[in-house]
Amino acid sequence: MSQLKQTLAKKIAEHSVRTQRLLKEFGNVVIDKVTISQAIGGMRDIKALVTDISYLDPFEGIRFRGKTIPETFEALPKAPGSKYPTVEAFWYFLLTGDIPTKEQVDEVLKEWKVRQVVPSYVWDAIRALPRDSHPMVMLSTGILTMQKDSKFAKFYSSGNFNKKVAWEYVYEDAYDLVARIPIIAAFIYNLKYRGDFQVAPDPSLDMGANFAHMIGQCKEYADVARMYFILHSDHESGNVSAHTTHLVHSALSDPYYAYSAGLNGLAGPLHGLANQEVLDWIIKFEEKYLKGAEPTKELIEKALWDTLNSGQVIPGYGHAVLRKTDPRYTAQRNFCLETPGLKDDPLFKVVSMIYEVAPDVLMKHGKAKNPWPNVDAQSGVIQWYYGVREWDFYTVLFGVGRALGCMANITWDRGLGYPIERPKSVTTDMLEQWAANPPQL
Ligand code: HAX
Repeated sequence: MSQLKQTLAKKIAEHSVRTQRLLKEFGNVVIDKVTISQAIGGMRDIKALVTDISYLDPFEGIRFRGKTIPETFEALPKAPGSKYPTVEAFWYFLLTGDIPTKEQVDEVLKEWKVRQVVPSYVWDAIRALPRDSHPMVMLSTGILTMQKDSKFAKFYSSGNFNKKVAWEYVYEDAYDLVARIPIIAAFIYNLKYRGDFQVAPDPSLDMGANFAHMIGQCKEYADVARMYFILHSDHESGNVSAHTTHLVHSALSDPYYAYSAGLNGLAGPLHGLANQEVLDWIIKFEEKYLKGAEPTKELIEKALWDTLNSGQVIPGYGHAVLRKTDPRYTAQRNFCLETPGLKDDPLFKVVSMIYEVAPDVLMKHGKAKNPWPNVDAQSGVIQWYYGVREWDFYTVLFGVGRALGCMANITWDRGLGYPIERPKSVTTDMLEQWAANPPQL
């Protein structure tokens, strides 16, 4: 058994004791109350999910396994010649909460290569789709196609299903899925935008460098990929993609079913698709308002108001939990500022100018609870700079990263034996009765 799996087995066994004790001895302790506006309004802020993989503080932003983004980047072993960690090291960290040693990372790097081999029927399935399908449809289909070989599904139907070891089969699928998804994403990119010019993975490279290699990118892009996939990996459990994955898997649907569903949620414009919407907004702004002229704050302000007055949202701004600038935005902005060429890029200048103008506009507009930028406001400009300019692909990149968090989470869901998710609904009549006569809690 690999060191990663052994460590995970030990940690799951230790952690289960805590979960079981909470359930048995403190199951009736009330941690939250639910209001009518929460019940109607998308369950904001209701504390009813448990994960130890990441935690999102409204003002501080995300912590992965207790570490902020800079602390995470600092603590993990780096890719050769890079100041960024390998995605493989981060995978070990997300799963176990431990900073892996070099030896442990090397083992993951090796195992990853074995697991990243994508069955050829995935290519057939993706090729069979209309070529103008959205790349997220291709990614979701590619993932779903692998369901037929799910080790968890086989174990479930084997007649020997055993809840205590079920997590090991989820772990197997989850690990296969995270290793294969970048290869599938690169295939889709090459199929759609590079005339089906397919590039085989290079077994000497880590995941980020390999992704750069497969989509025909320069060596520097390896760091973009590493940073991007790590930043997008997890945002605690309540966001649409993570929650969908958790929900679907809670019915003991295997990781392929679960993550394909999660990707379909990620493809919504209020969630992961916002990164493509940001680029779309900027390009239309340049065409309609600039027509070759230099951007100004006045023109940006006008375009933002026009967007709001037409009933649309400002993509890349606002958040259901965050109440300050997303540190994932800041990490990417710092990357731009530290990268010669990128910090003077015209598109980066527009993105920075929007950052100066949009929060005030949103505050004056008076609706959004959070006028600050989220991760999606900044991510496209980096891709654009490096030549990944097909912005309908940006959510696929998000989906590759998000797989890490979703797969780590459902491995732990099974390890801790979380049950099928099934919240209770009520009727409008009932809400009206409670409104007239609030129940005593
Ligand atoms: N532009 C215009 N209006 C906005 C807004 C924005 N960026 N953000 C919120 N609002 C509006 C909402 O549409 C809502 O309007 P109504 O009362 O008319 O329905 C009102 O402000 C209150 O919304 P909220 O409570 O502040 O925000 P929600 O929790 O309802 O929604 C969203 C959070 C992220 C969906 C929202 O801020 C939004 O639509 N942002 C733009 C899209 C975007 O960037 N999405 C990506 C978010 C991060 C992410 O998941 N990445 O994947």
